[in-house]
Amino acid sequence: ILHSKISFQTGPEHWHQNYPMAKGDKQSPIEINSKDVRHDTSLSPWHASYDPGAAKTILNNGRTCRVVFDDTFDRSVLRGGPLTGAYRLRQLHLHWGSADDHGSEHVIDGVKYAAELHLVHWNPKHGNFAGALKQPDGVAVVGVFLKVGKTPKPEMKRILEEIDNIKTKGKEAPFQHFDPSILFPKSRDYWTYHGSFTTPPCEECITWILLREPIEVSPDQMARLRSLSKNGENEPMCPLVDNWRPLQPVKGRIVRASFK
Ligand code: BO1
Ligand code: ZN
Repeated sequence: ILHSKISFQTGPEHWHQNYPMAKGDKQSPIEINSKDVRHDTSLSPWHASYDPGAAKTILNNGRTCRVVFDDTFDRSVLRGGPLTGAYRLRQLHLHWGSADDHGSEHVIDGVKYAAELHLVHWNPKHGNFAGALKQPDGVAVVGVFLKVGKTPKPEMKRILEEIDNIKTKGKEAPFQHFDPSILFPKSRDYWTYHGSFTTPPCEECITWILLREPIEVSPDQMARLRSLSKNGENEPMCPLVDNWRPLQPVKGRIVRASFK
């Protein structure tokens, strides 16, 4: 019994056995410590120019809830900030916890947020997403922290309303006419550093752009996120919660801030 348990362990601490990059020098997420951050006056503002018509579907893949966008041409793009050129929006997804005091992947001065939204973009100069993953400047992810509060963002409604239609693993529903820039907080202030995907194979190809100001969601909205399941439709119930990777070593990387 013990043996079968060990041989099926697949948690984040075991990823490196199949994906050696998971022990690389530029892994994500990391903790951001204000005292170690370098304010960089040369960092320009970032701009998202998203086409609502690029939104396609929403799905539960058993690990997260993801919205997929058409990325066959420069339709929805992210520019500026630490980036050179335009990066195409491919998908957004979330990481969350089983309770409000944890769930985000990045941690800010010891603070874990209830959830973290990731908007994943790739650099079209590398041809396709698969090609971009192999390049240090291949991918840019904007991270938005979610906290439970009294002034919830009504904009999160669209995604959370759809959750009842994708309860179990493998479920997918149409998700059209959606501009994800409505989810951004007021402030454009950000931290940036070079890191990796937070799921295997953990390629080190990501310019992370983490927004300083969190957005607020209601307790009811968080409950909806936690009502998703890891299991397929006719399988035993397994709640989809705590889909965040633990903190990784910073290994001398410098986090830059666009603000003081
Ligand atoms: S994240 O933003 O670092 N949490 C992240 C994690 C995984 C993906 C995107 C963003 N996507 C996955 C795709 C796979 C692909 C893999 C590459 O990235 O779903 O199809 O092979 O590591
Ligand atoms: Zn993510």
